[in-house]
Amino acid sequence: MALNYGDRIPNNVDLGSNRTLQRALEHWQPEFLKWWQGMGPTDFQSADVYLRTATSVDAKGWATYGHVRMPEYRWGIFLAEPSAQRRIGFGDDFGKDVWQQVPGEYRSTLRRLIVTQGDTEPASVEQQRLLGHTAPSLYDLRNLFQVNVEEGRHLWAMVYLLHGYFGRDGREEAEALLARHSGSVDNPRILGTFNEPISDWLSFFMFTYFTDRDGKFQLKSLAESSFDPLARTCRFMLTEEAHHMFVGETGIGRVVKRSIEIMKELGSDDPDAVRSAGAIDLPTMQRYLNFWFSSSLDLFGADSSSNAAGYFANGIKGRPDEASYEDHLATGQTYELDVPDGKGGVALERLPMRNAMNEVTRQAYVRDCEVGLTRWNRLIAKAGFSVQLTLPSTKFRRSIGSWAGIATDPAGKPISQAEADAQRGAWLPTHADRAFVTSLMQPVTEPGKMAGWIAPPDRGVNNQPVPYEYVRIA
Ligand code: BYC
Repeated sequence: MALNYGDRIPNNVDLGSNRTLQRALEHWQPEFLKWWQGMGPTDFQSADVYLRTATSVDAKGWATYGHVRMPEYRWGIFLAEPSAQRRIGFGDDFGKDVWQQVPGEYRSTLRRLIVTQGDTEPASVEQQRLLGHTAPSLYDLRNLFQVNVEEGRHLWAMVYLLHGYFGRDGREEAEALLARHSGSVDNPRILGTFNEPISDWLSFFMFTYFTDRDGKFQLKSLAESSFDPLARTCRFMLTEEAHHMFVGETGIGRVVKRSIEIMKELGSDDPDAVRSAGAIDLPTMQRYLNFWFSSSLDLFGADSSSNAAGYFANGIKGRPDEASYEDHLATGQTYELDVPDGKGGVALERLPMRNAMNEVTRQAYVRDCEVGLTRWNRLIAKAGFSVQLTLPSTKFRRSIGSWAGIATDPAGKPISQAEADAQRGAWLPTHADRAFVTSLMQPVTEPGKMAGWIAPPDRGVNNQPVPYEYVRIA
């Protein structure tokens, strides 16, 4: 069936007159819908969900709200408006014209980065596919589905680039994005975190706080790319990404708030007592936080990376907010890195700044993560309790980079593997923690009602009241 472009697929890439792109999408779009039905949210496909849809990139159109059935959500293709004056902002070709086409010599590198980015989007939808059955409220259920459809749109954004700029290889990669699956033994998703199950809402909020924030920093780095269509695509994705992190930050904040209420009622922060009262104790939250933060740190790649140096030198991937740096060449500068000394201690290694770009971005990410913790800790302190949530060291529980496989405590002090094994249950979620959190995951579907383990949000979506019927379950 012929597609009514523009109406069915809102876009600002002139899809209506681009036959090549139309042909590629005609083949891919039904495959995407099949994937959505098979691997997207289970059930709820006929529910009416109060969703935000981007119908254009201007202030009026990027956030249009209304009840929509998810399979009828209009996944569109949007790039931020072009800037005629845009020049390469970093690396060896600093100041030259940006590229409107992919330079032959960087074709496979750019394709690999776009595929890696694209792979995370459907992966996250797969990871979250069962959560609809245990949503703590209709408000949260709607936010989950909003995040899911937008991750679907971000997949479309990368597929547009593959179809539009990479010919046959790009079309094959676009198909492969629907064939790999989160957690699959034979054909898993590319990056580690995206193969971790997200089977409860505490994990969902941790994921949207910590892992979507990696998305923010990676998209910011790609938004600096000299390949202008990629830069503009990522810029527009960032507007949607902000909501995903909001879901994480307010989600964790509401769980903390509810736990503090219970702690105040009990006059105690005893974890068992908090659990008996039906809330999640702060030490359990800390263990979940340790897990998702450390896993997300790996997504920045190795701390010393010749790949990263190459991306920077060639103008392919920059630093987030590159304009805020004074020197965009980063030659002749060094970066000091803590590395294991091979004897159970820490040594200092000095490496060329360009090789440290993954670490520079990771450190900016860590500072951004601190913001939420400061806010949650303020709530806890105000209620008169001395417990604080903390970010573990970037050396803790790493699988990528110099600290991969090196046992440390959460403060980053190297320890023996035996000690790490003995402390595992104090630092990371145990089976018992997961079983307890899972036991709380009972669905609440009456408008305005919340599960007992989470406080209501301060406000509803798009000026609607909190008790609004955000999802009409068929
Ligand atoms: N797991 O030199 P290195 C998001 C691989 S999240 C497995 O350090 P590089 C979202 C690496 O691929 C943002 N493998 O690599 C969030 C390389 O493999 P090859 C996603 C890993 O290239 C929530 C090898 O190790 N976007 O949007 O400097 C919901 C050497 O490593 C991992 C991007 O990631 C890992 N954690 O940096 C929905 C942006 N880390 O090529 C969405 C695109 C590294 O030797 N990707 N490896 O076989 C990139 O920029 C880079 O690929 C990376 C790695 C930053 C990931």
